[in-house]
Amino acid sequence: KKVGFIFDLDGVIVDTAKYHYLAWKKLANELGFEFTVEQNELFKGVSRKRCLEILLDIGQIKATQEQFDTWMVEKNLDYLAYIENMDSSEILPDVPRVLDYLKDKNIPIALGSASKNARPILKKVGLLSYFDSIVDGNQVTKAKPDPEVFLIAARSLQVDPLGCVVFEDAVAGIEAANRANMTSIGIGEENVLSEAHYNFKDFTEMGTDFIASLVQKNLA
Ligand code: G16
Ligand code: MG
Repeated sequence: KKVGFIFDLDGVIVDTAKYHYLAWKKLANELGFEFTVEQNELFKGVSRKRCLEILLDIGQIKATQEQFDTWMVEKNLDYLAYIENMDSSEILPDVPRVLDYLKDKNIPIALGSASKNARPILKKVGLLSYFDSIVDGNQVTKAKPDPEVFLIAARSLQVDPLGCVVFEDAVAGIEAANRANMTSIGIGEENVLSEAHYNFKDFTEMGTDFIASLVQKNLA
């Protein structure tokens, strides 16, 4: 197989970035400081552990190992409460159209996410069956911008990295895709994701002809 598509989860398939933000903001506020939407940009695609390190830097808080572990658990419990009632209505616009197109053409699809909660989220929104392979925070040791997550995803699809197309909403994720020698597609603000090979505000802006051209190009 020469071509494969890899989807990030948070911010590409579903808008869980807002729930991550709310959970981190709650922790910051409890620790006595503010955490802004702008600062949250740095958290996208970044592992939970790394996020907490950055958060504590922002708040200039020195934590013991025990406190650190407690706050990791607390943040995740709050996040899990937010995502508990997620359903298919939270799938971002036109994601199913793109997935259906690829499935119809028998093109392998993988998830490449930093999240340890990826599988239950896909299940809740009813998209699990589209994915030939799921690579998430449970398999990956080096967080984005390291290319590891996407390289593992390519291998699991048995597709050469050069033939892989990655959809990403995070700066760290675009860098990871580029370092993996894949075609990177930024989903979101073009000025934020300026390193991406192609940019779209969301999937509604992405025509089927464009996806077909990516398939053709990567088969060549
Ligand atoms: C996501 C989010 C990050 C989050 C990370 C870990 O990555 O973008 O903000 O910190 O997963 O998530 P969890 O705490 O659920 O393990 P991605 O790669 O899906 O965008
Ligand atoms: Mg993301």
